[in-house]
Amino acid sequence: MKELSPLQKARYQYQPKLPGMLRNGISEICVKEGAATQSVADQEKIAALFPNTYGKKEITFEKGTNTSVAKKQVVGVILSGGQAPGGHNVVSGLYDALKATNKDNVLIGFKGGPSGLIEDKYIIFDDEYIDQFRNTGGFDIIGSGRTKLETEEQFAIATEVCKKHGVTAIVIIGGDDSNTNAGILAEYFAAHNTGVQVIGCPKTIDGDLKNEDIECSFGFDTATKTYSELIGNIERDANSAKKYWHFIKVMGRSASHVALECALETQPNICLIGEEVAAKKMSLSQIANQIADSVVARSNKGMNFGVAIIPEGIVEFVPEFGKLIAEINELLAGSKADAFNALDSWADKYAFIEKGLTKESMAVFALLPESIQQQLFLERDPHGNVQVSLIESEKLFAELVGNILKDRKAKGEFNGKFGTQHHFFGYEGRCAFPSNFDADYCYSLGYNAFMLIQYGFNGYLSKVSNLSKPAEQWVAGGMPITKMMNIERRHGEDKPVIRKALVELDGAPFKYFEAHRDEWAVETCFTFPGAIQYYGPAEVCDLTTRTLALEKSK
Ligand code: FBP
Repeated sequence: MKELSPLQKARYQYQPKLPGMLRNGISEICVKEGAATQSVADQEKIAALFPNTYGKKEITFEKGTNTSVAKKQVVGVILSGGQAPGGHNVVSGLYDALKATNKDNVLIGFKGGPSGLIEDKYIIFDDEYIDQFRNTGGFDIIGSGRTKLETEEQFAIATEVCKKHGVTAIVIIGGDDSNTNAGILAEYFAAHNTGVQVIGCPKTIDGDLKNEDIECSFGFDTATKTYSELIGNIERDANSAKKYWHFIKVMGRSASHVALECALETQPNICLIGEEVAAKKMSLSQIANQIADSVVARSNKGMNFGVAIIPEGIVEFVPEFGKLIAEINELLAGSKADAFNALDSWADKYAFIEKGLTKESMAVFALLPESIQQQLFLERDPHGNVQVSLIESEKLFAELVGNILKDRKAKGEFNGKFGTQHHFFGYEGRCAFPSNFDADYCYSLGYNAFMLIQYGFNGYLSKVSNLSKPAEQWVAGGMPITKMMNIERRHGEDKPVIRKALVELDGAPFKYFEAHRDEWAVETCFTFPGAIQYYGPAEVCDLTTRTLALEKSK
């Protein structure tokens, strides 16, 4: 028999908090229409691409008589992309609202991500199955995947699968790409009069699906709290042993929201922010020298230890590194990769590289430790590109700093010690038990998604806002997906996409960090957030992220 941990049993009993306006029972939820919307940019082009779903009104729910049309709903749900804590609660909130409306309504889970819909792999949820996943982390309730639903053929197959099951609506739980595709699918379903609605839910630990409407994506809260606990523990260890500099890479793909939030929570000596590196066009050597300055300053005060947080996507933001990657992609394009791979020794390969790169890029390449140089030639993505997220940038910067310190030592500018440890925190945070915030937020997103379906909306993102306040004051509603779109160049073509949110250098979270980092770089100002608390006083258990608190304190 499957053993349950005590926390798992306790979390099954947790009743997530809904926004006040959704608490009065299904019969007392009505729609309040807001203004018609426009896309964030490229309005004419987006309007032309989405004739059926563009320009719809923003809506909020409020207390009042439910006027939605009574019809049996068969809803399909899909989890898309990387795991994020709280996904199970989106599904259970959706299920509870659907069953509370009509016990004959059906919730179908398409398995293994978007491919489950086109391969018709599914399960039908019942109470017993759902109850095993309430308030737990992970996406194992139905699994997830990264297949993109974007072609007309896929949409035609999806239409057939929906017809077969009598599906009236699909809920897609995903990041910016998955919700872009949810918007395109919604338009297709409307244009082909299928009668199937599509609703998106904003997910990703990366925190880069946010805008003036979506205050944060779910999972960011729990993942950053998990990483911050671990970073705080490492800080305490560093401050106890006083012998290591810890270089910690954190997930988050391109944007540095995760790194910044962890820095605000733990006050490390160094935190790199990719967006700042790009804005200031910093070189690898400038970044490494900045870290080395902190090492020396601390060493002069007798502290030969420290903590540096490195965002996963940092190297993409270093202009000279970006150029190097582009040249390597070109160097190995098509059959040229075979010629390279046929070479036996690293020395032969190095000579091949030296011949193929420009002088400037070769100078950057030569600066890299050999292990990183080799990583650049090992892992390719399906499009034949270097996967920058697999580059061990925590080791790269530790080594670059070490080399600078050797030089400074030779010149008599440094006489301390520099011992390093490396860590990568990513998968550790993606399936943690959702914090109370994520448990409540996700349940509300799912519950709200069903209300959008019940009221006949199509091409909307489930929206719950006012999140820095207690859940009672949260505002539930929906936002047309097209409102968040603009046109971007993807794979050589102009495409409508939801705009990705990078760290804003004039935003309150970065400004706070900037105002304090010089002190943190030299002094020991570590803070120890500890483990996520699920039971106890609200000021400990229901805290939102520092990012959200600072953004909302404007
Ligand atoms: P999503 O954008 O799909 O939410 O995934 C985010 C993420 O966790 C990134 O932080 C990370 O770079 C990536 O997934 C890892 O992907 P994989 O699970 O395929 O290794």
